[in-house]
Amino acid sequence: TDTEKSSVRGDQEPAGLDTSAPRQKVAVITGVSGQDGAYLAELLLSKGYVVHGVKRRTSRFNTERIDHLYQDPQERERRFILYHGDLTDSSSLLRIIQETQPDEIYNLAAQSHVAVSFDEPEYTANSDALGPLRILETLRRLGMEKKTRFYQASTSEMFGASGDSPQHEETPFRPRSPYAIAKLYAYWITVNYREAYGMHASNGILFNHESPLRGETFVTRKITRGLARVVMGQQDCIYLGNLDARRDWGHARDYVEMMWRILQQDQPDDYVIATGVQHSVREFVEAAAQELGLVLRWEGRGLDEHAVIVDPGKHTNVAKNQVVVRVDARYFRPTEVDSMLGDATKARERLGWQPTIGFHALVREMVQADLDAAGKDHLFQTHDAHSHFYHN
Ligand code: NDP
Ligand code: GDR
Repeated sequence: TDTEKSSVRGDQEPAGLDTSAPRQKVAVITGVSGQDGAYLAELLLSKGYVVHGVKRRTSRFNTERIDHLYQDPQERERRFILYHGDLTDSSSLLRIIQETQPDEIYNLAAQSHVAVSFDEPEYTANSDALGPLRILETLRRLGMEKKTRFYQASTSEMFGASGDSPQHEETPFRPRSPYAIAKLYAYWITVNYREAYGMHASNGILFNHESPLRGETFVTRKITRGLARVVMGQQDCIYLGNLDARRDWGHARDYVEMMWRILQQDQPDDYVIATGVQHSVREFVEAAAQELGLVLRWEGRGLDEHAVIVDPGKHTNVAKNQVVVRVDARYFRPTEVDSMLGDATKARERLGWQPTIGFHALVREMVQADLDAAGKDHLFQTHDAHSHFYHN
């Protein structure tokens, strides 16, 4: 029933922790319902942590990525507990931090879509720039600045159009979107609280990382999900923006491990996390098509560029000469970041960073998951009437 579901989805406040157990590390994760939040929660639980996740109230369930971690509120020794909170609401942050007294806070919550930040610049600044400030200030006001370690989810987008490549910790920032500019404030306020108040506050400057849990409107997931649906006969074509953009794509599972390692260091510091390998959006399309056994060819130029099926392989829902990718100017950004490539030497030397999942394994895992999902959609005859309305 709906009532059962709402409890299952963690809409209830904690019943209290069992204090007789030996002391476990306690972490708060904001943005726990997001891609990274889900992987990080799993990782910390596997390490024996008590994990307090902050999720915002939404009119529909938003805990799909973490439902498998759910524990019944009646269980005595719950180690995964959800709270309602919002980065734009200091009172909720104060309540949660005061109540949970965390050893570590991972601030992953954000309006994380670059294109959307042009549509909602003020909200993006409120959540992405002022949100971390609110957490840091709450820690200080509660006298927890020496107790609690703080991780800020910083981003390669801060380098933007810096022009230098590959980008590392000393590369100048030249942000190109309201998102990147808000994140730049968050980066510097984290550095400032570290220097001003001696806090263990660190930035992970993470390059793009993806997974089957990636939001459906980021380009990688849009491609794997869209092409999986094309081969299942659920849609004919996908529409993309700038095919020339180049990104350094890794797997989220590898990246969340680095968040944890950053907070285990004796000294707080800032680290670039990246694979050091770059591909274009066009190449991502080709890799996903290849995983699906489709052979395609690019034709046309600029806004007219499109991918045509040369050989549909075993797929009966795809026809020879079918156009499966088109360009739609709606997905161009007012200012674009053309090329991202990270140099993670510092993380390799100090954190033992070594990505374990390469580009093709990442694409394969995402394609497989989306094929499974499209198969299920097919079974239940659900139609994604909105797929063409998806912005970004
Ligand atoms: P997602 O968009 O998947 O997750 C963002 C999370 O933040 C979601 O749980 C979302 O809730 C929550 N959230 C959004 N706004 C608020 C708010 N005002 N208050 C509370 N929670 C909020 O992002 P990712 O998991 O991919 O990324 C995690 C973090 O890392 C983000 O800060 C992102 O900007 C940053 N980052 C991501 C990179 C990547 O490649 N993935 C690279 C570098 C940095 P809901 O589920 O309800 O939407
Ligand atoms: P990005 O990721 O902006 O790098 O931010 P996204 O997947 O949205 O875009 C990557 C590149 O692909 C181009 N692109 C498209 N992008 C989307 N979303 N949709 C399209 O149809 C499309 N067509 C082409 C984009 O223009 C861009 O160049 C991600 C987010 O996770 C941020 O939160 C994070 O900080 C950075 O990665 C590092």
